[in-house]
Amino acid sequence: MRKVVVILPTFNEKANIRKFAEEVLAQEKNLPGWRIEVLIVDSRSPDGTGEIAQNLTKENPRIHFLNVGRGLGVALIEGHTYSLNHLKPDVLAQLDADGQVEVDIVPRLVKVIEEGYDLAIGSRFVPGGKNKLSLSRKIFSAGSSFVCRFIMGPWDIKEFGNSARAFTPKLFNKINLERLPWREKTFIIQPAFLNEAILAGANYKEIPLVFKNRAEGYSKNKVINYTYDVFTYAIDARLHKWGINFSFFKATRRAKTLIKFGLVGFTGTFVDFLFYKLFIWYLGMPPATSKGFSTEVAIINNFTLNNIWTFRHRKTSKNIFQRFLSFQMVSLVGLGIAVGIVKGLDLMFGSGYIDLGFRKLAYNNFYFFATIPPVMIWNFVVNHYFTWKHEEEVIT
Ligand SMILES: Nc1nc2c(ncn2[C@@H]2O[C@H](COP(=O)(O)OP(=O)(O)OP(=O)(O)O)[C@@H](O)[C@H]2O)c(=O)[nH]1
Ligand SMILES: [Mg+2]
Repeated sequence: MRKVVVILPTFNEKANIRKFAEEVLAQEKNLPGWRIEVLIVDSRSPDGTGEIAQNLTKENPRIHFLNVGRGLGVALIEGHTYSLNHLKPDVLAQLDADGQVEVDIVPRLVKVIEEGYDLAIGSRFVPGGKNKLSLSRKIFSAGSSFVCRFIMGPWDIKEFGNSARAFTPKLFNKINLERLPWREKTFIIQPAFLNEAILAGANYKEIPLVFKNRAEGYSKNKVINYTYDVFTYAIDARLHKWGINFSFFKATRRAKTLIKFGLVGFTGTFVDFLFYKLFIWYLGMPPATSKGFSTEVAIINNFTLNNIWTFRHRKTSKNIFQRFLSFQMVSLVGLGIAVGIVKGLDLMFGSGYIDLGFRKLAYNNFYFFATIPPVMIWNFVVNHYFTWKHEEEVIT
């Protein structure tokens, strides 16, 4: 009797998991000579999926359970590793746990491995496959697979997107996990795993599957992030195939932080400028004093947005007060630079204005904008390398 272990990754799937795990196990009748077991890999779902899954393991010895950190890639890679070490399967398989894919795919994937292939890929885009999603989702899934085929290759694979796959332990062990971005929180693991499996020499076959709308629960895929990742990963993989070992995927992730920081700075500039003008108009402050106060308002705005958005994923040993203190100090130096620039320009050019014909534009407007580039560079560099410095080992 041979054994296949199907990984079911779950995050908030309490309405689906029991029914779906049982449906997968029931497919054993369509797979003579094989024992099907499932390993539910949950990322500490707040809805209690983990507890349901743990109870299932007590009811049925063919159901196993593993707790992991967040991310589909983490669930799949840690799941297969655990399965290999503890459950000793002859074939590894994986499937979304929300019941979107018709479960007859499980025996069909395993049969492809029996034929001698080492990777079986479930696909909506080969004859017999169906994608029964809404039009916008259809465009999204077809589009992202097309980008992968076209930029990354190979062209003969039509579906890079969903998780329904089976493969041999031998192939899994040959995959270069160092290069595979499996810790990323998006679904990039799906195309990336195929790419690395093929680089590891996989002999693959695509077979049709039917993909329906979810019956219960909600989607965890983040369309914008995933699209960004698909493009940058596909370019990275293409460069690698051409022998150019530049980590484009990682580099653009870093640029993403800079872009976010810039956008936050942009909102801060509005806040800063608004208060700068309000203080001049309503409190009669001289430009340099007004700049001092408006900057403090903007500092609070920027810290808040950077902390909850730009650097959200940074693991740092500083608590929020230390981070704010650091951000405040960095900004105060930035403020010093800005006040110095405004003061210097004010001394040089005074409080004149340019007459545009239809309105008069005060010089102090230009003083304000001249401060932005130098202050932005200073702020980014120090906050990136110090305030939200990423530390792998966080001791708390
Ligand atoms: N363990 C774990 N599982 C996850 C995580 N994110 C998603 N999943 C599971 O991965 C599978 C695919 O996620 P879905 O949210 O269904 O993504 P999708 O199928 O593209 O979107 P829908 O069509 O709306 O369902 C589901 O079984 C999820 O529960 C995660 O962070 N950890
Ligand atoms: Mg789904």
